[in-house]
Amino acid sequence: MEHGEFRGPEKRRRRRCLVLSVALFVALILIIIVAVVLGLTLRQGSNELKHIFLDRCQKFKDSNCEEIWDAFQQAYVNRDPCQVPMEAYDPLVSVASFKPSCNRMMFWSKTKDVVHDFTEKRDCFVTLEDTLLGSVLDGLTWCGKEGSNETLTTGCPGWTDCDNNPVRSFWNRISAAFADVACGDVTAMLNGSIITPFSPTSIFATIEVKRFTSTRVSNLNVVLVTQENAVTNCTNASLKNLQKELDKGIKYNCKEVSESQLEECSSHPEKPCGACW
Ligand code: N1C
Repeated sequence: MEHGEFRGPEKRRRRRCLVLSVALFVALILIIIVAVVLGLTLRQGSNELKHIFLDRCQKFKDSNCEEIWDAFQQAYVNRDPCQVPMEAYDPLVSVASFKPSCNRMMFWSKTKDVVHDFTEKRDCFVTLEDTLLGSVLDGLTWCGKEGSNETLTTGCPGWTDCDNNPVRSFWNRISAAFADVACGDVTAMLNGSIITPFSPTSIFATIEVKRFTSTRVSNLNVVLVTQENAVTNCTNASLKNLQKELDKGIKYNCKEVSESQLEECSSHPEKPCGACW
């Protein structure tokens, strides 16, 4: 009887102990699973970026995409993501240099969608996004962190968080390289629906226009894209600043072209290039 009284609570204690151990074990397994899944998804971020990069790169024949990827990565890995200056991409620009397409180069500011709608339908102009370096990272975000060789695609500083962020410095550097090879007649599509189509903080104003040199570039043709209620025309004050900024010897010309005129022209690809304005 005494024995029985002792065995009851002991049994219960042992059972409670067993349940607790099983619960702890299950919790541990769950934590491991969550950690592995999280690790894989985070790693997926960099793999995903590399995958898109190489996939887009391989569309350009005879390109050493792995070498270009390595040069790209070394610009920002193991660095504070707010301390990546545009010069960090110099080695990248050296391994994937730009070939000039004289008279066909198209620059733009605040007109990204209109420009690409147009250039996709008409094989007349070459934008930066049509080149290898411009296309492989268009629309993507990336950064690194100190003490790691990883590429992150989340938690990276935004465009305005700090000046020397990997994405902004990339566009600055490759826009500079693209403008450096500009030659002949150069076209720029600017936005006629805003008050300052030549925005002093844009890449077009701060980098590209400053790099056009009269030894290579003969004309800058501005296409000011307007909508029904145009707020701006070619007499706009910011466009006066653009003319002042231009290297002496480069001729300047501006035309107001409505968006519907551009659309109409894209639907007639048989018309000669340049006949749209
Ligand atoms: O600052 P922006 O325009 O004047 O830059 C546009 C100018 C173009 O002429 C291009 O050659 O600079 C080049 N360029 C790109 O090609 C490009 N593709 C994608 C600059 N920026 C580019 N992006 C993204 O668009 C970039 O991440 C940044 O956020 C915008 C800049 O666009 P904007 O202010 O309209």
